[in-house]
Amino acid sequence: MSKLSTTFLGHTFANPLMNASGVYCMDATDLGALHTSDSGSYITKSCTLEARAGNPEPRYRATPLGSINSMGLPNKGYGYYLDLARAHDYSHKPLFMSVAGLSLADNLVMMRTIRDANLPAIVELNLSCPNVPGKPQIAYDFAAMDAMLAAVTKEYTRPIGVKMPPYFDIAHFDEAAAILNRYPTVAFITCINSIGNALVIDTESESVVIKPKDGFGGIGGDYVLPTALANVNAFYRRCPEKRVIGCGGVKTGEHVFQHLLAGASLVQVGTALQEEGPGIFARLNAELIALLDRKGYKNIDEVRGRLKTL
Ligand code: RRO
Repeated sequence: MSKLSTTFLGHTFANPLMNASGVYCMDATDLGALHTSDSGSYITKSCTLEARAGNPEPRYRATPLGSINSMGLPNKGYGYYLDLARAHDYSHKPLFMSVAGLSLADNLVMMRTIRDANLPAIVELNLSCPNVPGKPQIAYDFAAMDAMLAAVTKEYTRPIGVKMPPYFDIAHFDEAAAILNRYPTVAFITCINSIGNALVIDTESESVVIKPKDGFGGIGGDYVLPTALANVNAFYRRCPEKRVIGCGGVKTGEHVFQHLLAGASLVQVGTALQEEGPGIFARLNAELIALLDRKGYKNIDEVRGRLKTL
């Protein structure tokens, strides 16, 4: 076992790193690049019942401090990713599937089919897509989130995870965590999706920088690291029976270490992977090992949740 290896839901991971769903995971070519990269695992693009073209372009833009996107859930339909999951070599690395149905009924159809395929793939249910016009984020509507989890966990009794949006108020952390804690098979919580409905403005052109939704979109990268760390730690503290996957603002080994300290078991990379490409995983692993060595940690499990308060 190397310094970075860890176990999660009964699977062994060579290291805690993976892509954030949405980045490098739309098709077999993208996913093949993640397969051969130094990530410990990877996840497919959030999928719907039918394939979707997504929102009009330009729909992603990098900025000096991160990125803004309003992709609009472009994906090849869940059957495509299920076929890839059937063909996946699970001895090489674990695979996650992200599911983001446009309705409860759609999620139930997809979850039943995934259940019946009986694969080792781990499902992350996306409750936080900010970019489908006319579809509010489920996890910002606590009654809808509760109903979704009640129905999905009744049909799909294996462990699943949920991809959560950022929350910004202690009362919301409390309420969201209380709902998640009602569902024992919700085994992990991925924090955070992009901070939704932000607006990036280009001064020279006096214009928005992406086309959909009059320029409004979800932001990631440097903008979101402290919000991501807060959400990881908030759910780590409130959901002791569950694992947390950290996502948001990771572009160095030090950022990975901070997510682990906050309570993450695995760490996803979004904007920085989009900008640097899958070679980023080798760099992040090397930087994390150097930091663990300097601080005298023998493995990453020793770091998890060790955040000190004053
Ligand atoms: O496809 C998207 O626009 C998208 C999704 Br589903 C999501 O969950 N988060 C995001 O930033 N973009």
